[in-house]
Amino acid sequence: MHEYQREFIRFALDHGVLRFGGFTLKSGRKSPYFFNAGLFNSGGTLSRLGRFYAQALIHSGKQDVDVIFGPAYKGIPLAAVTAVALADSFDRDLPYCFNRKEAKDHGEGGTLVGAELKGRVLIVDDVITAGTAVREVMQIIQAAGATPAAVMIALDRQERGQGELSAIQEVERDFGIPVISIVSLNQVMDFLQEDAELQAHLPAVVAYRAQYGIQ
Ligand code: OMP
Repeated sequence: MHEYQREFIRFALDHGVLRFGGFTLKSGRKSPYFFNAGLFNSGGTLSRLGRFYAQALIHSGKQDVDVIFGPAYKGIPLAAVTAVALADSFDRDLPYCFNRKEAKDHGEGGTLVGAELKGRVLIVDDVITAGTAVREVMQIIQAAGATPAAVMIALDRQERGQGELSAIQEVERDFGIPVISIVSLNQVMDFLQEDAELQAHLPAVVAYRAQYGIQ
């Protein structure tokens, strides 16, 4: 685990973004942990979050993209802060856009806002569990005639998608693009293991992974 990843997990814990307990997921799975990126809810935390996304992207070496896309709703500020951090910290000024969930029939109209959605697209979102949300985003990009180039998320929950592969492996296979995460569940588990106070959460996470995780 890289130092920025350890810092990111600590950051998420400190702001209640990463929590332990009982949660029902979008997929219906009952999870002992949840990552709520919406709790990065101040200027300072968003600024720091953007730097983590930007750092993970640069570290992956997959920054050869033409535009950053934030899927409504939660992806919108995430894509925005990533774009800001790439410009401020890495001297990379990329166009950015997002979608509306409801089409607008006046003013500029349509469902896309911001820069033109064209060329190689970096999708920035929060979490992938079963992969449903990210597949909807692929349809928007393909409908615009653009090309998905990579997906960036904060947490890879490393759960099975429709088959035996992880949801992320399925996305990588089906769309031929990399999925970059700031951290994965494995790293969260390593972090729990190393922390005397947090270790108590580990057994529930291990049991959950045995049920829904990849081999
Ligand atoms: P999938 O569509 O199953 O991949 O679920 C991804 C979406 O679930 C994310 O975009 C979130 O809206 C939500 N989610 C979280 O935000 N954090 C989690 O830890 C788990 C989920 C989830 O419901 O699976």
